[in-house]
Amino acid sequence: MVKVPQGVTLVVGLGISGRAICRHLQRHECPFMVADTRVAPPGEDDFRAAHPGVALYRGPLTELDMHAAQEIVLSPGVDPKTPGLEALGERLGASGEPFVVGEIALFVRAARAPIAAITGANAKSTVTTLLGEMAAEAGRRVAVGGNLGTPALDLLAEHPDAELYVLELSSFQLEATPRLGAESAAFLNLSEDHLDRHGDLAGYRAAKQAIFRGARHAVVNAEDPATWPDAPPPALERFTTAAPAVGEWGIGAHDDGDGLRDWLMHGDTPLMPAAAVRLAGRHNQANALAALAMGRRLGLELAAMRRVLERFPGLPHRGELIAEVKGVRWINDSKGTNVGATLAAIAGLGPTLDGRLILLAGGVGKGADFAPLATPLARYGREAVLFGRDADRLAAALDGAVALTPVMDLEAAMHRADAIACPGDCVLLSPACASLDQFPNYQARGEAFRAAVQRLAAEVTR
Ligand code: UMA
Repeated sequence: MVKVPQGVTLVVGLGISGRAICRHLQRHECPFMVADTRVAPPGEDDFRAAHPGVALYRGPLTELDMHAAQEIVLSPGVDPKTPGLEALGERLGASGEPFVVGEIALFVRAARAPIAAITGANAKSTVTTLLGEMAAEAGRRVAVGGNLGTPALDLLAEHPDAELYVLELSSFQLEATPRLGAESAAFLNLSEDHLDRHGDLAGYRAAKQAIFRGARHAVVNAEDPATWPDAPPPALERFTTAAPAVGEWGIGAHDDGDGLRDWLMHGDTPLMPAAAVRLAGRHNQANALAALAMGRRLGLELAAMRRVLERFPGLPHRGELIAEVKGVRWINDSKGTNVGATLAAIAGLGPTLDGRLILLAGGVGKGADFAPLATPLARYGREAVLFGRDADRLAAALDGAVALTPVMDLEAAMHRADAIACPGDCVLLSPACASLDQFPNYQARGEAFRAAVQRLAAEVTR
């Protein structure tokens, strides 16, 4: 049995977060050692170079005696129920906090500026980025990271003068955070994910509910009761894609002189035309409303927030508008690698189109049931152009719902889409499948789409 020495903090995991935890502890001159259950942890060389002489234990945590440790700090990928850790779950440390905490607990202790935090099953990266851009546009010194981009603890060192931290937080990070104390906390939506770790949807929801611990302001989805706090913070606001009730953020018809149009609204106050939000689709208008609700709480000027919503094109491969060519919008949602993601994209875009939707889908279906795509495609689709290994399975599931054309690959699918698209239509790459039969990863698939759309746009303007 290897022993953690008395008073030494134990860092578990040597991935991206683990190394950020080590840097943080070193800056604060806290003695620490590291454990990783893997034989060859990914960050070992970096770690050895940055922290010569610091002990690294590799192996099962059941073989490590952790009782004398000052505290145990987990990387998000490490389940607190891992054998060796689970028995320590109830124990309190010297600080009165739990003995086993996650990296975000350390962040909360050290942060000297308000925290705005965002979680959800989908769209958390989009809302985090939007809010970060809004704060920067409004002239705030803002640092953005967490589950997306820079690990939270590195933000403290990289932005020592930050006036605001905007963090995307995963259920893994939240479940090991005893008290976040956010100035504003948003829980956007809930659908099945990470059930291998959380057991069931209730467990996943419970982990995400930790975002509200100590929060002064909560933003939740009026259409998704799972996001509502069990213990409501002092201020609670809701967003909806329907007409808003008093105090809600929603989308309502407003006559702005050009007739009745959909506007983003706060109660009965019109904020901006829904069509002026550059991100496509109702689901993204909901994301814009969540960011607006948080931004207003943080004191950001509406004009600055509007400018960001008018120009932000979306994160790469997540409902990203590449170009409008001959009145047809081409959208890259290559990150739509499962049926749920593609469903959200079709249901979000469909109601906002003047024309019809042409879906480009296919690849490796991972045994998924494609049948749920049939109803929204019957409603909004002009055609589904199918490619890749599971094109036949998609065709069988969608037969009768929408016109279908099987092709060899993405390039052929784009030719077909260009040939049939009418002005007002949208060509959506949201494959509902992994890319690995024809591409190295979903990013490469999205880049191939981007390059082909840009060629098409260049031909038209030539
Ligand atoms: N692992 C072990 N043994 C260990 C330590 C880790 O087997 O002792 C395994 C974990 O089970 C996991 C993998 O190693 O499969 C990585 O875990 P980690 O905690 O070391 O991960 P990091 O490299 O630190 O990256 C983490 C987030 N990853 C996870 O939560 C799994 C990254 O989110 C995040 O960007 C990064 O910290 C910086 O904050 C990625 C992610 O997939 C994007 N997140 C999930 C999601 O978004 O759905 C939650």
